Amino acid sequence: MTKKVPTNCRFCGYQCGLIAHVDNNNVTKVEPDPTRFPYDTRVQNRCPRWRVIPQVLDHPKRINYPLKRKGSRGSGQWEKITWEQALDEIAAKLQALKDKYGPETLATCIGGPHAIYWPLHRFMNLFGSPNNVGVGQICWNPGILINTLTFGWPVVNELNPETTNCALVWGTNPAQSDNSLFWHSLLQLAKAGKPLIVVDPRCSQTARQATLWLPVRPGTDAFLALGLIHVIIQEKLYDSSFVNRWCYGFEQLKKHVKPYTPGYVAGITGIPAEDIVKAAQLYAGNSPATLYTGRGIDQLGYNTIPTHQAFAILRAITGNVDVPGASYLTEMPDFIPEIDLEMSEHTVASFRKKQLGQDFLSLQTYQGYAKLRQYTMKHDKRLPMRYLTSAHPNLVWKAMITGQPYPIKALIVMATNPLLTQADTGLVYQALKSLDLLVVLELFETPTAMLADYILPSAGVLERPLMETDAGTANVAYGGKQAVTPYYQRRQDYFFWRELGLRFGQQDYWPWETMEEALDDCLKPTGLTWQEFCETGLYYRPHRYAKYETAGENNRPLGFATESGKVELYSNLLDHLGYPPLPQPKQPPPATEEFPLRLITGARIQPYYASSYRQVTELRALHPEPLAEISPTTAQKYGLEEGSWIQVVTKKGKGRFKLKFRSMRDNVVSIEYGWWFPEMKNREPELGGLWLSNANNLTSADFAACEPLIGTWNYNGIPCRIEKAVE
Ligand SMILES: Nc1nc2c(c(=O)[nH]1)N[C@H]1C(S)=C(S)[C@@H](COP(=O)(O)OP(=O)(O)OC[C@H]3O[C@@H](n4cnc5c(=O)[nH]c(N)nc54)[C@H](O)[C@@H]3O)O[C@H]1N2
Ligand SMILES: Nc1nc2c(c(=O)[nH]1)N[C@H]1C(S)=C(S)[C@@H](COP(=O)(O)OP(=O)(O)OC[C@H]3O[C@@H](n4cnc5c(=O)[nH]c(N)nc54)[C@H](O)[C@@H]3O)O[C@H]1N2
Ligand code: SF4
Ligand SMILES: [Mo]
Repeated sequence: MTKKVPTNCRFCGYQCGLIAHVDNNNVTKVEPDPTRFPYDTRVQNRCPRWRVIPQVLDHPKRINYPLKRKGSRGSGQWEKITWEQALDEIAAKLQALKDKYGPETLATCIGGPHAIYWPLHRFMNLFGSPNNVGVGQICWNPGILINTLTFGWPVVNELNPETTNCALVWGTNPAQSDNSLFWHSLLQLAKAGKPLIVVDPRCSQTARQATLWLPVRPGTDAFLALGLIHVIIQEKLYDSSFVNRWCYGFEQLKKHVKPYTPGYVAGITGIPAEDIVKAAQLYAGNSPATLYTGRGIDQLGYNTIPTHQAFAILRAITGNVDVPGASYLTEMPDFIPEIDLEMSEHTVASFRKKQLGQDFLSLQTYQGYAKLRQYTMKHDKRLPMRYLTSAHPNLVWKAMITGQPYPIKALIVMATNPLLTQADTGLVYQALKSLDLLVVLELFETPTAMLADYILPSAGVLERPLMETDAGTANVAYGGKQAVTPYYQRRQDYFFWRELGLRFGQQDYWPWETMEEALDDCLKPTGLTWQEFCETGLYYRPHRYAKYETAGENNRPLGFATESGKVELYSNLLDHLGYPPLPQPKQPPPATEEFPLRLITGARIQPYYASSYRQVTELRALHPEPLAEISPTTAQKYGLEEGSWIQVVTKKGKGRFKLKFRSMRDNVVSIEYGWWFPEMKNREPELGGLWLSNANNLTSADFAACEPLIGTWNYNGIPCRIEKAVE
């Protein structure tokens, strides 16, 4: 008999509510669930992915059993083994490596928000290694950290077509990047005739809706933002009462932005001076105004930080902080916060001094986090440590290859495909080939998994419980239960970490046999059980605004969670760390004869998520080939025709892409990322077509060139050239 089970999609962070039709533990059909968060027809109607869930659940290329490598690494020969054997062997190998080299010889690698990550961090903290690698340096951390420096705690920028009077959308394209609700609200805002300003070198779908599109020269955004601040101060468009009462360092700021006149900024950014003035007037003159930013900014290397500093200042001086329709400061969760689940503060962290790069990076390190606690996060606030202290990938890959400053010999990869999504594929490849032990927890045999010693079959969509908590930055949780017991021998990632933990004497710290038991405990402070939570799939409290005005100690206003209690336009902590306390961008290097163009990698596209879903026939048919975009004028200059194959070359490497014209800044090239070809051979040398059209063959995260606070590298604004591809 068919049961209808309420559950959730997890093909992106929304986790839309679904009803699964389940027959004898088989999902035969899924449909949107109109009763549970975050059901919204506007989201699911646009989304091509949830419809293919039954196909993905039993896709012929899914990993269904633990696999152990036979033959040489990358030879594509596997032996099916039991979980018991896999776990025992992995634990024994890890123990031997730990005895020989110390616990820091184990690294882990994670990616975007695909799974619940705290069990991995709990294991690593108890095992004693600081070497978890992720993508935080170029996704999220810059914004989280700079807003925390400025306001004491992260800010969420909101758009409500009723209350928001202007949107400044900067380096993000919600039309493609799964942000359907936000996109829909933007369309409503534009339709209502309210100003929408979009800053993007490409005339994206979002830019097409704009009142004013600013096709900035890649990587010069901080100059543009400083130009806006200059105009806002010069023309006295700022919110003087908020500035006087709540901002620290306005006089220094005023002096600092003097040189950033529209004329000067126009010369660097390529945006006409009159448009700079117009953007400043629109943004400052239409409060509440939201300033919404994305990966276009987080991936600019050195200039990412001053750009975020300038954004925080823009929000503050226009009074758009903790105001409905503009932004709100998030609050600590009522449930057990991630920082306690991951156990970062409970362990004897002798391993912290083993952190690679701590002498050079001043914020994204353990001592950086300690400073952040000292200067910000007042009022009992605590951000998770896991991604704010994660290791710098470039140093970890190099330690694998060279054994310096100490050998990293083992890597466990969970829910990421670093050969496609980490910078410098050649380096990552060499690193993976140097390991004694590579374990990959996966749904599919990705190029990364092809190089593993063990591939472990993970439970995926509809096979595991979900509880998303905005990475521990907010008082919100959403998710739901699994629809089916995992097919075949697949297991939840939680099972792996707990079983491995038990084999290392961690039993006292894994009291919950299942993730559901753990989530039940986690929710206890809210008074909800896991079962009750699953009925609505949501725990949240309505947003409160102007919280800094509420009564704190001695009935005085609470203020901001910074040391000064104010919004720090001039950052005392950055000053203390020896970093410019006000935004000080650098001009990108000039074009050269060898590399006359600028490359953007990774602008999001439907129906894919990073390197995922290329093997799903229905989705592949929607977008079969990797594309590169340039303006028709740039194409003409190089005698290139739309639809032809071109080769894009950087100092680091090259890749083949099919040419598509787009209205965009001249002399800029944009290539898609995540491209491999699951239909090709799953072994060396092809590795699923890894070397053909993979954007990260062209990128680098060389530590010496990364910015010095967080370690951000460039995925955008990279010097490049294009040529006709030889057939
Ligand atoms: N050049 C360039 N590189 C980039 C970016 C860019 O813009 N340009 N963007 C960066 C950003 S912001 C991000 S977040 C990353 C994203 O990069 P990744 O996080 O590596 O994303 P995917 O390539 O989708 O890989 C996710 C893998 O996890 C598997 N998976 C899904 N769910 C589960 C699960 O529950 N358990 C397990 N064990 N596996 C699961 C999927 O099968 C898939 O192979 O890429 C980064 N890399
Ligand atoms: N379909 C789909 N959705 C996704 C993902 C996916 O892989 N596929 N990935 C998810 C992940 S991990 C993330 S982090 C989010 C990212 O979501 P977004 O931040 O919306 O990312 P993009 O859509 O790549 O938009 C970035 C925009 O920045 C522009 N840009 C590039 N360089 C510059 C620059 O120098 N200055 C400015 N101002 N703009 C620049 C690009 O042209 C692009 O339009 O999306 C998530 N959603
Ligand atoms: S992939 Fe689509 S259906 Fe699934 S959670 Fe994301 S928006 Fe919702
Ligand atoms: Mo991301």
